[in-house]
Amino acid sequence: MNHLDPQRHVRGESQYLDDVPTQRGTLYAAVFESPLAHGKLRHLDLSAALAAPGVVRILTADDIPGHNQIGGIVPDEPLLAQGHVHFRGQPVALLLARTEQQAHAALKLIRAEIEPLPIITDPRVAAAQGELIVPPRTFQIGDSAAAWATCAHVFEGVAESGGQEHLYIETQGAYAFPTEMGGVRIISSTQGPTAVQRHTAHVLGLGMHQVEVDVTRLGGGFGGKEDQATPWGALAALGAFITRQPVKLVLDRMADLRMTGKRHPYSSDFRIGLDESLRLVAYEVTFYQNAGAAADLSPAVLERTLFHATNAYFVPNVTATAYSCRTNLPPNTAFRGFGGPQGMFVIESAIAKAAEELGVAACEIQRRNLLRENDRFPYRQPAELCHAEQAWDTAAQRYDLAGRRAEVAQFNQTNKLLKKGFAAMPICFGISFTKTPMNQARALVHIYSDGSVGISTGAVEMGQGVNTKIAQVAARTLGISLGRVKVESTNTTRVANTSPSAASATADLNGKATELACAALRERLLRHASTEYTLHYEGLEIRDEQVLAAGVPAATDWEKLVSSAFWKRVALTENAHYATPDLHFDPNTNQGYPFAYHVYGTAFTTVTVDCLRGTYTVDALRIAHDFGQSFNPIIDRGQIEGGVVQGIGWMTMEELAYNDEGRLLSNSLNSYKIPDIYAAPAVLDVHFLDTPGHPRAILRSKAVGEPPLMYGIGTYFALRDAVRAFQPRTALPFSAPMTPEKVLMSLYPDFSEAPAYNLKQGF
Ligand code: LUZ
Ligand code: MOS
Repeated sequence: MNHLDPQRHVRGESQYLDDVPTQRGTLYAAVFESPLAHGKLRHLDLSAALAAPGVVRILTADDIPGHNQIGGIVPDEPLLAQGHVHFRGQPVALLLARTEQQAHAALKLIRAEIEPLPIITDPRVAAAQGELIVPPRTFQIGDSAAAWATCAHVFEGVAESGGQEHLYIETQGAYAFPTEMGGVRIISSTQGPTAVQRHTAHVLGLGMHQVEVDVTRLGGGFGGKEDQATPWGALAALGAFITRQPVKLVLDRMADLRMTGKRHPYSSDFRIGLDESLRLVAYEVTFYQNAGAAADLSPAVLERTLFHATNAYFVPNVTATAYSCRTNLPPNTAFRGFGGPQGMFVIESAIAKAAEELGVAACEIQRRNLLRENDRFPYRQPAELCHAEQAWDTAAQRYDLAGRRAEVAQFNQTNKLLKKGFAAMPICFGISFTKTPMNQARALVHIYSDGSVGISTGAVEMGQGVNTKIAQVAARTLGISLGRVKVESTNTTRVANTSPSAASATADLNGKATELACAALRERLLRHASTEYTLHYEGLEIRDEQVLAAGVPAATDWEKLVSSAFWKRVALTENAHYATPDLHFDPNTNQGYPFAYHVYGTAFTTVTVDCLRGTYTVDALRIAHDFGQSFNPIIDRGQIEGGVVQGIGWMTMEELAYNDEGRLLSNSLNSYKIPDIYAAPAVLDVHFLDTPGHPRAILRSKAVGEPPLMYGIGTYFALRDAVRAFQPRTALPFSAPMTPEKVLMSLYPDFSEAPAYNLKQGF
């Protein structure tokens, strides 16, 4: 079974936002952004811009008819700046012109008078000044303070992980149309159509029923369009609502890079304690999350960092505290893994530190401490159907762990300027929105009288293949071919109150709703068949005289069944609701059962570092992954490949740079590097573990979107291993990304040690 979309994508037939045919009278919007990261907005001079050719209107906060507020978790984010600006790139005014070129030309004529205020870009500085988005959170189990005395070894340190640009190929944008009776219809490139609908209604002072949002597909999201597609949808809608003309707003790449939030950088302190047999006894960690200037999804991301603070390990005594720190950067947001990778990087750093100090291999500590059945996470949920050890042991056997390690050691003995490094990276990722009420979905299924089927759900297709999976679920449940099934656009008038397509849970939630709806239809058709006719359907024989008498041409038994049901006035539409059972979590005690299940796996990474240049290659990632019972191994493998490469990018080359004024220096693809095919591992083996899946996973096929990104973390530690093979004295901080520059400098702590090249003798 293939992914249904790629053939259309490569032929250029797939319709994205910018491919929607333009309606006559469309105005083009451009956003005037704050040129300062923090200040008092004294005056906005719009006169020159208003006089520029083609300019129709310029809208500011004063033009907003409803509430100037788009904050989700915390109401702290105006749609357009009012009184103050809090980050560079913050939307201040919306300029509407007859052409896109005119809009962008006129934008340069707007003058903002801003009284500068102090700028904070460092999360620890923000925390020291009490600049917190929400009160700190602590997850605790056992008694770590008392446990230190019982530890044979205790190590502590600092770990830093950088942000990450989503770099969806399709930039943010929306196209809004005024509708009858004062409403708006928005075509939006969003993972969260309901979020766009709800916030736009709030901004315009309308009911949600007056705002329709439609999404055909996205050219990538990765979390960047979970919350942050909303401002562009709401701004385009504001323009359309006020002018009563269609308004199109699409960010160009550099504006998107400047104005939108990214993965949260974290700065963390850790302390880890082990007993004589290398069992983890205690772990204390404090996370400082760089949230940017507004809450956005930061509190939820912070929480998931705490959920995944112990990765795939059992630790009996844990105290994990997290601060969400307000800085004058664009609000950081969801990004594949949603804070989980940041948490995992720190405990992997702690284990690496312990291993280096004790002179043992990190994988000895890792293997000894993997979760076992019914071990409790610090939030008290037990690890059920736990495959952490199975994943590791299968990988170890299949990929010859001992042999790989020996190979690396052997290579390093015989090579001076090339060094290999090795790291294992087990993962454990919880599947569900951590906010329990979000774990619900609906599906609307029509069987048309010719036997074809149309399905609407809340799932947004962003390249991950969810539409293919939903079509498969429907075809299987109804017992028909895929060719009869169409998955419709995601539209708030067909399926309401949707959760965003996020948290790896979209196929589970919307797939389960689709399964329920199709099962109800199947039940109804079977009942109809057994009472009215004998059919060749599910082993029954058809008597189709009455169908033929109804004058409906029917080629197959399915078509006969459907048309006969229609003529007998059987309902051929079903709407189903699914809510993940058994979930609960108390955010006051930080205890409960927040996840439907966990996904496990282990990756072995080998790298080679050129110790003259600091450059490196990722030789191989060999993975044993728990897919459950995959019903689309091609899509699932694709998610692993993409996730792994994205994780490698985060850990190695993607380096965001803001200066002290809060200006993004890595503001184009010249200065911000993302992995290409050369950065991908030369060998990428993916072994499908033989596990039963989970009944709360769709058709027992486990969620696959986010977990593989975290395999990329192994690349950081493999590089560290190679650097230490060359330079045991290196004072290498736990600081990602491990760029070639950082590798080079850590190879030569004292630059004069760089080897001189002798033409005759070599090195
Ligand atoms: N989004 C969200 C997410 O709102 N809640 C979550 O728990 C989550 N987890 C992963 C990715 N997006
Ligand atoms: Mo997400 S990080 O939008 O699942």
